[in-house]
Amino acid sequence: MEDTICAIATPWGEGGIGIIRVSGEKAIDIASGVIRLTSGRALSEVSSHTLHHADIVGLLADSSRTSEQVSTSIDEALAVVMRAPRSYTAEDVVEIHCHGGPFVLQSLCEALLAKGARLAQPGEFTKRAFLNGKLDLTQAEAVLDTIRAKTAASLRLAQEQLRGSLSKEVDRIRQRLIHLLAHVEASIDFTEEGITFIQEQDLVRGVECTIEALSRLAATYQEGRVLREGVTAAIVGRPNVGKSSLLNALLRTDRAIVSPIPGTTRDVVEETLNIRGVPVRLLDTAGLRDTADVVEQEGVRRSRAAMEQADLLLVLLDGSVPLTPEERRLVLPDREKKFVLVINKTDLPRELAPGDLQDLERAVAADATVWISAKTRVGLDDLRDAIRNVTLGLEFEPGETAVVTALRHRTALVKAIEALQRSSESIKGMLSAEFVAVDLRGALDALGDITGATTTDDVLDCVFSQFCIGK
Ligand SMILES: Nc1nc2c(ncn2[C@@H]2O[C@H](COP(=O)(O)OP(=O)(O)OP(=O)(O)O)[C@@H](O)[C@H]2O)c(=O)[nH]1
Ligand SMILES: [Mg+2]
Repeated sequence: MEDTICAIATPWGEGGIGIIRVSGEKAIDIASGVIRLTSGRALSEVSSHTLHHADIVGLLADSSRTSEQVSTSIDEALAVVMRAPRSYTAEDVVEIHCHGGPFVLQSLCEALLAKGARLAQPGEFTKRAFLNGKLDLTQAEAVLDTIRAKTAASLRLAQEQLRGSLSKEVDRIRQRLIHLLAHVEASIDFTEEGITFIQEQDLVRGVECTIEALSRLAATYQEGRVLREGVTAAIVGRPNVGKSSLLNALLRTDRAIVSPIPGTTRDVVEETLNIRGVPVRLLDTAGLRDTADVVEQEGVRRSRAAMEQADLLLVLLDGSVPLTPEERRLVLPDREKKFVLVINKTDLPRELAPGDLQDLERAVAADATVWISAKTRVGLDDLRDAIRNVTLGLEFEPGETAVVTALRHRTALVKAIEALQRSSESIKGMLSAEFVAVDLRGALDALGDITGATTTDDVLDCVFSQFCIGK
């Protein structure tokens, strides 16, 4: 925290503008060593949050003069000073906007290092913001979620969390627990006197209400995870039912090869798309069948692997032919996965027997059945609705309540719930107040982990190491 850190904040590669960030006690000092304001003023004198035209001066290794380094102008730039505590990190921050070339940015970065800055670690700017009390841990994580958001719904969730929706909910519950714990601890202090500070049934009710509130919050992870991380959906089925045609229709491009020859697709073809706000990683797979062709065998093996990793299976059938015996044992029911049965080729006369379809629906416990034509694109909206409803649930509307999007948060909630269940049993079992207090404290610590109120270094390292350098 004592060091002044710097890093390139924009992505690697060529761009119109590249930004370098410097943060720490000596930020203005160090930056002054490499930039000269065109106005002739000193960087330390300019008002906070104002932009100034400048020249970047530094040492460039000049190959024509062997290893000799010359002080030259590296680039033109705009510089802004943001004085503590009104900055992202709550420290003095200087941002230098120059041209977005890798060599320019690298040279500027090296010039800053030469003047005494240290290269920032991944997430270190945000970690400082957290340690300086600008953000709590859920908000720091929401910064990363904002950067990674792929759909409007996931961005909205990230922004809600950045504004503190989750921390507020967790804090509200924590306050309730602190209140209960205070009463329990008071009775420990006054056991000799035989004074009770809280009626047993009030304590039980308090603990149970808290368990309920935490369980409700933990349950939102189902949807939260889907919106934050997205789902993997594999299109599977017999050869020639139109899997690749469906992928192309959903993407509105000619991504995968389509042909009337069964066994066309061999490799898994993967694309990511936004389906009704859900980020979906869509996999087109080789048709499943027993085959003597070794290349196709490998394709089928890959299809099986894709099915394993998918959260959602779009089981595609050809509605213009009867169900084959092979198709009946194509996919195994799996309670971890969602199944949507998709009957394709509805533009052709229907030959698929309704009884056979019902058997299959029952066998895989299908979550939905949709009729489409990949060729005429009829029914694709129904399929998009089905994918959204099966993965998110019909009633889910992001933004109405706090939503848990990270496994870290859910794990902490479950830990808190378990501790509360133990304390509830201790109360009912008439164990002494110490036992009750230990588990109430355990629950409080678990909740403190979420917002960072009582977090260990391990948790912090784990959270901030996921960030990129410069954030
Ligand atoms: N009439 C009609 N034909 C379709 C439809 N969808 C696909 N087809 C045709 O069915 C044939 C097979 O389509 P593909 O998309 O290659 O089938 P696939 O399931 O990917 O086949 P494999 O890769 O071999 O497993 C092609 O001739 C498509 O034009 C549809 O909705 N209606
Ligand atoms: Mg195919």
